[in-house]
Amino acid sequence: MIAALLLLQAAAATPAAPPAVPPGPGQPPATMMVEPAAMMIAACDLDHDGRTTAAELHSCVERSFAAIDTDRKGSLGYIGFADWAERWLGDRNALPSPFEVDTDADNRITLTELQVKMAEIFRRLDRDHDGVVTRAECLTIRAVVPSNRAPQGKRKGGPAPH
Ligand SMILES: [Ca+2]
Ligand SMILES: [Ca+2]
Repeated sequence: MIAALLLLQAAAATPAAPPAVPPGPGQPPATMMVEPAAMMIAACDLDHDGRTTAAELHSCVERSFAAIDTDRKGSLGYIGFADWAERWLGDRNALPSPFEVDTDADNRITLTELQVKMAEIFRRLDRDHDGVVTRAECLTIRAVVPSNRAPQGKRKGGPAPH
């Protein structure tokens, strides 16, 4: 275990690479990830039992929409949708994109369109189809750690750093 940690530290210290976020104690490199929409769905666990139901998601999406649609238009433009994404998904460019949510392509995102898309993501995450998304179902497990694969950038085979 300690040897493994030392190896990780050695790997993290590899020169010429931009400083990566060092793995925290006890946390292996990111083989477990949560996509932004799954993060929101997990946070919609309104009764705090660690599981999100479709009903919980529905009311949560409604409130998340109302928090951004402050002038109660009932729809958001793409800028408003980016505000929504930044607030609830963590980034303005996080998926789902406004293009996939705006199914009638009128450049407005209605609450109904958003509900349909989030429900679709919910059903995709609900791997055992029991109508509930657990934290385990929110996780995406990666067998391979991408950052340790093919080094990126121009590394010029200079002297090995110490
Ligand atoms: Ca629309
Ligand atoms: Ca499930």
